[in-house]
Amino acid sequence: MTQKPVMHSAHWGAFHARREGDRLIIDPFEGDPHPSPLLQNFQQALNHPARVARPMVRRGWLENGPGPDSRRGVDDYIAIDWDDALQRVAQELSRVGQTWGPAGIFGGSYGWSSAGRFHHAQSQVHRFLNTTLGGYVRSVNSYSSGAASVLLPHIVGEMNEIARRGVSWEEIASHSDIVLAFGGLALKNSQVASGGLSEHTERDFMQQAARRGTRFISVSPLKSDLPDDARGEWLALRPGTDAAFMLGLLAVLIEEALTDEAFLARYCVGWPEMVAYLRGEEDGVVRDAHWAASICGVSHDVIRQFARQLHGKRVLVTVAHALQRAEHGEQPVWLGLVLAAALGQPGLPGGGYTYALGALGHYGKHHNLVSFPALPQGKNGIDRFIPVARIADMLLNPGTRFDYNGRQLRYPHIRLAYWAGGNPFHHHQDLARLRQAFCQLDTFIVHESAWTATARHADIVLPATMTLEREDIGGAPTDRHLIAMQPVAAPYAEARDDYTIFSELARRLGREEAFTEGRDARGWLQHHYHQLQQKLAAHQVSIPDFDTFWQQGVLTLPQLKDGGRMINAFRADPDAAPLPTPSGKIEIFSATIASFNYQNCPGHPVWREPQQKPTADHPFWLIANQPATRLHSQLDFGDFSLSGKRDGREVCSLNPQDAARLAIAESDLIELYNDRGHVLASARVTDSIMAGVLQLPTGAWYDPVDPAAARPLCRHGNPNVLTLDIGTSSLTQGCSGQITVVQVRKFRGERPPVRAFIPPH
Ligand code: PGD
Repeated sequence: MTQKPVMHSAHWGAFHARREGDRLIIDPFEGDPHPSPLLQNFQQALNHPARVARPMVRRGWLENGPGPDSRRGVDDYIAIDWDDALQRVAQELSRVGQTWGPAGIFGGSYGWSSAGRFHHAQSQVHRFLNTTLGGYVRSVNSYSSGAASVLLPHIVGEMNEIARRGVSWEEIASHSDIVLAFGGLALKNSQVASGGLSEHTERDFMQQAARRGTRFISVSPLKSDLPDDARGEWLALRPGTDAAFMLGLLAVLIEEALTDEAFLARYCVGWPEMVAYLRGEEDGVVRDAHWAASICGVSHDVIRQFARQLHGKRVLVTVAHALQRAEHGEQPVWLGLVLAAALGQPGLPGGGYTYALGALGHYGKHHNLVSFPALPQGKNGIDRFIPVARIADMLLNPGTRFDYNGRQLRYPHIRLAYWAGGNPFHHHQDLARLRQAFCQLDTFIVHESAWTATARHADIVLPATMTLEREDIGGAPTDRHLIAMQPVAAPYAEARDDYTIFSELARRLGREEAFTEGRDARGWLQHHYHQLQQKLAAHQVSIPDFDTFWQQGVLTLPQLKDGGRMINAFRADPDAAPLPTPSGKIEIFSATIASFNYQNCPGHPVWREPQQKPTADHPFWLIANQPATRLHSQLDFGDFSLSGKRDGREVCSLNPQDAARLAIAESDLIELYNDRGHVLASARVTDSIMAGVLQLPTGAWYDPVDPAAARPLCRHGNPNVLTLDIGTSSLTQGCSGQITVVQVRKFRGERPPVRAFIPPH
């Protein structure tokens, strides 16, 4: 049967969808100049065998009740009916809530879930726990920008202000002479934006800028981090050494009197401390181009020439999320700002510093006049939290102290974790350790639409609908289109919306009215739309009523042309429009950070040697970056994601020199390993990666041969088996999963078949 097309939206684009028999036909939104191929991942998704069909309980939990259990991840599952499942969940929440209070429940539930703003799963979990149990232990910050989001407010301003309202793509296309992109500007990253991205415009802006003469320079171990459209240049640095390179550049600028001293004196604090550090006045180590060259693997001449060419040009410096998702990730973020300041660029059109341009489709864009309302979260009755990437530390070490942003906090003792809309066995590091951590819980409850590794470690798995099966509204603050997300299909098997599940649980807990406020899902959509109408009316903008919007499918919203606002005003008059830092200026030295006395993040940017550097046993850097064929781990079984695999496994890139030395040929099955585990992947031999470096994207569903092994072997290619689970520094405690060190060899054993998409017993 052929269906009429309906409008829908994902984090990677808006589209029309219709069913033709078993097939889903997807046509991109006609207003999108370069739709993302990720849309293809939906084609086979609705009825895929990896979907969760019914509520499931882990056998060990069903037979023995709640409690720490080392069988998580290896046990089998028993189907139960919804009534039974909801009753058990409600009872367990009551037990834990009454015995330990909200401090015994972890409800951070980190994850990207789906684009619809109402069914945003994480918001649903938070509202549910607040309105029914009085709160929960939360998590702060993100796996994307854990280090930058804590650091930037100390030194220049709130992260979104710098990243989203920084320098716009229009300004770049019209004004920038040089875009110096540490970590590149890969389109695979900017094709995605949380809440939706109806127009993919980066490619056109890059082409336009390149035609006008903008030089794009990507500093990265991977050539692929800069698209051909930018017609740019590639400088390959050893992974994780950008901070040393930037210090080398600053040293040359100082030595050759190429710094803008007037800008530094008027708009910044702490330049003298930075100069003293570079000259070795603190510790006798002179950090010049020779010093930097020995660390980052490019010659001192290259560093010198590189610095000279920046002088007298309109230069925009940007530092990708990836650089701060590593040990001491704060340092390149801070130094990128210092470099832009030393060149006197912040606040000039198309110049200065913008954080993470190209890392998401939000950045370098304009903001809507008003934002779409979010589901109210209710009040969390407790103020206990962890930096998001410290989850395994928390579960393994209750009561232990940890540092964070000038505070000493203690990990709570968590008995129950509730997750919807995220996949920690995708996003976290050192997965064997993560499994140990989840084994400490009394109970782990997960809502999922598919059998991800996280669902396979849960005690109770409740089948959730996919976005395609429900109505919602898609929109992002930087997307001028609001999308009516109309359902394409009825829910799969027994799947229910997260909202329906929580409403049922709230009823069993006697808190239905508090959770639902008497509205069903459609009621909330109408309510939020009405609030949007009112916000716009305050600006004399009128929009059609809900029914008309729903029928037309798309609404175009007014936007602000706000690129560079805060920094522009600051440059025009720093006394009248100071930055929101303690000094009101750019903080090259932060007295606040210095007062925390963190050896691993002192008061000005520094080079600190990471503990993960190549050794005789593990001579390769591994870059575990974002995948090009899916968003994180979502729809890994989708057509486009599968098209990027070989023999069902992820592809790992390595340089021809390394491949020749190790007798590895194109498409060979290789094994990457270190002290934390082993990963199989198919070899891609390419000179677009520097020698000594391997690259394996994240997002392949974790598929261990023996999940309980101390050093598991993932036959599918999930690099988080290998990454180290440590915070970036005491200041930010961010995720440092981007870079680790490994050994690699041709795999000679019997090839284990990939089972990632086959549901558990
Ligand atoms: P996703 O794959 O998006 O990954 O980690 P995140 O957990 O966000 O997981 C979302 C899950 O939600 C999917 O399993 C999907 O099926 C489910 N889901 C979608 N919609 C719904 C819904 O409506 N209801 C319910 N119940 N479930 C839903 C991403 C994280 O990974 C991020 S943001 C980054 S930036 C990090 N990147 C890296 C990296 O670069 N390198 C390493 N080594 N590790 C990383 N981890 C981080």
